[in-house]
Amino acid sequence: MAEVSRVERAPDDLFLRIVAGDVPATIVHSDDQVVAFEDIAPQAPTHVLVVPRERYENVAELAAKAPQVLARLVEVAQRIADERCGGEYRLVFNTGTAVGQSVFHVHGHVLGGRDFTWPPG
Ligand code: DGP
Repeated sequence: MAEVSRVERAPDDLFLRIVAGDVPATIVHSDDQVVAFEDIAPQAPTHVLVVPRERYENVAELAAKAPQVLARLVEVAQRIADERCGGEYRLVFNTGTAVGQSVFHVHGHVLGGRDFTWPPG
């Protein structure tokens, strides 16, 4: 069942198209493992998405298959937050439609620059 759903979701991977330059985005970081770009619908003064160049559906799959890429993703998230919001930020990996995942290519949301509430909605 999970494999069927993954195949259905994979063919039109929006973030692979952004990584390839086929869909325009405001790129703020790019290296051999990850790319970071501004979210199209920012929820905070800083709202950047950090994504692996290769497709993994969610953060657990990334951790299992390419932990060094996850480490790079977190390092880049920290660097962006250091530069933009004094190192205080929220790093969010939505996993599953019930909690709001809409793009099934793992991405860390780097959110900062305002006060946040807890628990999240
Ligand atoms: P999530 O809901 O966790 O899967 O986050 C997906 C995010 O992707 C959401 O915050 C909006 C963003 N997004 C969707 N389409 C585009 C796009 O075409 N360009 C950019 N830059 N961001 C997008």
